[in-house]
Amino acid sequence: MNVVSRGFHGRGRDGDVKLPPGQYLEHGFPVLQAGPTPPVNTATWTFTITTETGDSTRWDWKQFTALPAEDITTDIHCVTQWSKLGTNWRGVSLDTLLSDIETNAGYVMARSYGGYTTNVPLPDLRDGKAWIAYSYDGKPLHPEHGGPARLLVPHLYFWKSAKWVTGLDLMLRDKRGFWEQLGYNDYGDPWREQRYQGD
Ligand SMILES: Nc1nc2c(c(=O)[nH]1)N[C@H]1C(S)=C(S)[C@@H](COP(=O)(O)O)O[C@H]1N2
Ligand SMILES: [Mo]
Repeated sequence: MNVVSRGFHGRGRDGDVKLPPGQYLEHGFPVLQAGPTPPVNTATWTFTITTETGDSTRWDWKQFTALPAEDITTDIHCVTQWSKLGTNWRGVSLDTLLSDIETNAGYVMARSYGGYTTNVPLPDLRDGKAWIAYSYDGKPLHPEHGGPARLLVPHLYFWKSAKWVTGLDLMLRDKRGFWEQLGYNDYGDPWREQRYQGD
């Protein structure tokens, strides 16, 4: 399945680029992260979804990469004001990963190798809006960009797309992740310019 959002929200009628407010067009692929790139080995990698009742579902690399995957072409928007259009990814839809999981949770804390966390409402991970991506431009996702696998939630500012993701904790009540505790927005919609708490 191909999910194509470039040209849908990203461009104006006459073909000019329409970016979210306050963003500029970036043609490179900047690396942004709060600390060093953690060593993550696919031999020991696991991805775990834990519900609010403590039930957990875990995949190792072999199981994870055997799941149905999708190609995604999408624009991405970093809160430091760069946007990159038409990026190409391959990954497993959160719809696939969540399909057999029973939950009443409304929120998710994504957890990464290295300790990074970020909070996202659960509905924002459903209905074809989010993936665990493991490939970029047809190649395995580079460690600097979150490889072996990262969360990809392109309709929110890119800090929500946790690199080196290892788990999602489903929560009944919202909690703040790493950047959110430091003043960044709990939701982070680039089109509404929700950069900081209170925006
Ligand atoms: N684990 C982890 N994920 C992270 C970050 C981080 O510091 N650690 N930074 C976030 C921020 S602020 C951005 S803009 C993107 C940058 O992704 P990139 O380095 O692939 O461009 O990753 C997000 N995911
Ligand atoms: Mo960012």
